[in-house]
This record gives sequence, C-alpha cells and structure tokens, in this order.
Amino acid sequence: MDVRRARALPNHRVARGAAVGVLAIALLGVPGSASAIAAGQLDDFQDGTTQDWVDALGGAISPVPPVVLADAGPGGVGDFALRLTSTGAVIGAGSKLVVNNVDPRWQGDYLAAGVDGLMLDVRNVGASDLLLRVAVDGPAVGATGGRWVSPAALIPAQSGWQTVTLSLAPEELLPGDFAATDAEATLANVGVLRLLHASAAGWVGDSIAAQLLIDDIEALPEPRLAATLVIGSLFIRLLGSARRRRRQPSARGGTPAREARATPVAIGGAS
Ligand SMILES: [Ca+2]
Repeated sequence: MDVRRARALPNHRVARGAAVGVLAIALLGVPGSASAIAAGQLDDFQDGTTQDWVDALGGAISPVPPVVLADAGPGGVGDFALRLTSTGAVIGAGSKLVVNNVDPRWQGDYLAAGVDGLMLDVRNVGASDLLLRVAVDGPAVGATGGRWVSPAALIPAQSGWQTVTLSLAPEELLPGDFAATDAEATLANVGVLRLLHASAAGWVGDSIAAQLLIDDIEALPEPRLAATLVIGSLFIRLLGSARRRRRQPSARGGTPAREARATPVAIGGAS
C-alpha cells in the first residue's frame, strides 16, 4: 500500500522555509535564481497570483480552473492560498483534480539541486477523501525517463489544514504510465511538475468531485541537508524574536507571522 497519512502540522513553514532558503544558498551555491529548481524554493501565493500552477497543459480549458483566494491560507487573514476544484464528470476538462507547473523555477535537475520531495499545506474542503501525489515528466511527453508518481498522502474530506510531504526520491517513485523507464533520468531533466488525486499510481488520476486548498509548496532538500535545517530554523526563529523585542515599545500593528512569511519569497527567489 503506498498511502501515507498526512501530518497535522498546519502553518509550519514560516521559519523553516526561510531556513531552507538560506541553506540552499549557503550550502549548494544556488544563487536564488528563478531559472531552475532549487532546494527551499517556496510558492506561497502571497503575490495574489496562481504562480503558474495551471490545470491544463494545452487542450481544453477547465470550467473550474485554479484560483487564488485571499485570507484562505493556514495563516488566516492576509494569507493567500490556491484553490483547486474538480467536477467529477466522467470525461472532459476539469473532471479530475490535477494541477501542473511548467515554469522554469520548477523545471530542471532535481538530483543536482538536492531536491527529493515536496512539502505543502493542504486543506480538503470537499466531501471526498483525496489521495494526493506529486508527479514528474520530462520536457516533452514521454521524453527522458518517462512519467513518475509519488506514493499518496491521504487527505480526508473536511480535513482542516494539514502538512503533507510527498517523496520525489527516485527509489520511491512509481511508474506513471507504461512508458516510464528511468526515474533518475526524469528527475535529472524535469519539464512538468504535477499534483493530483490518484487512487492508484498514475499520471492521469481519477474523476472526482472535489475541492482542495493548497499553500506553501516547498522544494524539500534531501536528507544530507536535513540536519542543518534544525540549526537554520533556530537561527531564523532567534532573529524573529529579537526583531519583535526591538519593536515592542512602539506600534504593534505588524504581525510577526506575516513578516516572517515574507522572508522565504525574497530568499527563495519565487516570483
Ligand atoms: Ca499563502
């Protein structure tokens, strides 16, 4: 069985995302560029756009495309989140819960960047349980090593916000279709990053009437960097508390969570 239960750790990423971004720059020499995948990269939708997450890769446009909603994220007021909707129709655009990103910042060599998973906050606001997976394909359909899909995370109906981790480690990926030949070859040259509901491992997924909120999609560094995250996270938290102490005598209008949340955008280079 390739289903894992999501961890209930909402809104976890405020300090951690920044720490990963710092480490990506410090340890990997990644210049924070938006030109290719980088460990610690974060899509938080705080610019009010879908950040290039789209339902269709050509073909028919969904009648229920992804939208960004204000005040819908795990941080509440001021926190934007992406909402995915699917109709559950037997066929046709919008019938399945699928979203893709082909922006250059999510493309490239995941192995060289040390990215071996995604962490994201999700909230299932629909009436059906979801089995969420991440999937990758090469730059052209079926090119390089073919399509590969992660084990699934169970997101129960009416879940509330949860934090889920989806593996992109080559040894854990499952074939997305009959043409999948080499997970490492695909990960070394990713052209399409996809999130989808699929009860069995597959690139296409299932028709389902569903609605899912998503926020803080983060490119996770592989375990060789994981230990240093603790140090980085503590460093960021200390910086944040020092900043708050300095501000306390004056106005209290700014919320620490929102100030901290802005940090990973600048560091990670997300647009
Ligand atoms: Ca957000």
